[in-house]
Amino acid sequence: MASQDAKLILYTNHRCPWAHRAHIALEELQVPFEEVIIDLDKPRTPEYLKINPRGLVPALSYNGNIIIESAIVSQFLADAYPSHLVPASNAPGGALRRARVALFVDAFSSKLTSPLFGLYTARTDEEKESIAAKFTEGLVKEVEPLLADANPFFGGSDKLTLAEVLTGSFVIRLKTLAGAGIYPKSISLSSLAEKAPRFARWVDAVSAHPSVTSIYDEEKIIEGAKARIAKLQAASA
Ligand SMILES: N[C@@H](CCC(=O)N[C@@H](CS)C(=O)NCC(=O)O)C(=O)O
Repeated sequence: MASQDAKLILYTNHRCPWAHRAHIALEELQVPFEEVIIDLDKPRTPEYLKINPRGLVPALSYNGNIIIESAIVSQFLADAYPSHLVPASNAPGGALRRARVALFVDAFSSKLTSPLFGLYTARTDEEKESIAAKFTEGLVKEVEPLLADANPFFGGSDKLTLAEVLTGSFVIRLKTLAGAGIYPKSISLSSLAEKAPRFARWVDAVSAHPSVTSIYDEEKIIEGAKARIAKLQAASA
């Protein structure tokens, strides 16, 4: 178990959904940490590249030990500070629960997050609709069934779990960008509620949770998404 006196520094940027994962974990665990904002609009400094040679956020310093990659950072925090987020692997039922969370995160990332990234570079309405259809198929076939017992959070939990730590930043962006009409109509919130009602209820609960909203700035995310789409479209024109 981690000491409450451990010194944590999170290298982050609030617009990054991967870094947002670490914020959700830290907020939920109520672990004090120092925050260093990395300017993603400028080349990384040699100092930061010594911390994370990949040049990405997030990175976590734990008593001077550097941990990179958001899923590894989040899992480390959940393991280092035992809590309701996930049971230890040697707790009764712990290994099975961890396997269930891992499958959910895998399904969410491969069937939902990956297609959504494709929307940023899609040029025609046909292309967008084909991505939206792939998203909806993955949602209905693979993700909706894994939320059968969500109450309101993963696996019947009334508190946030590691499943939401690893997906919540994408869930809240999905709600924002679908609501703002940046995503095609076929993945609008009302359409999702019809095709995948459990998912829609879960999205509402996750997006309203204070640990998920704590660093989230909806306006900036909409602005950023519009700017990124324009930039990617211009680059591929
Ligand atoms: N696989 C990495 C992805 C992190 C990532 O892509 N971070 C982006 C910001 S969202 C980044 O740092 N990009 C560097 C850049 O924009 O130059 C993780 O999960 O931590």
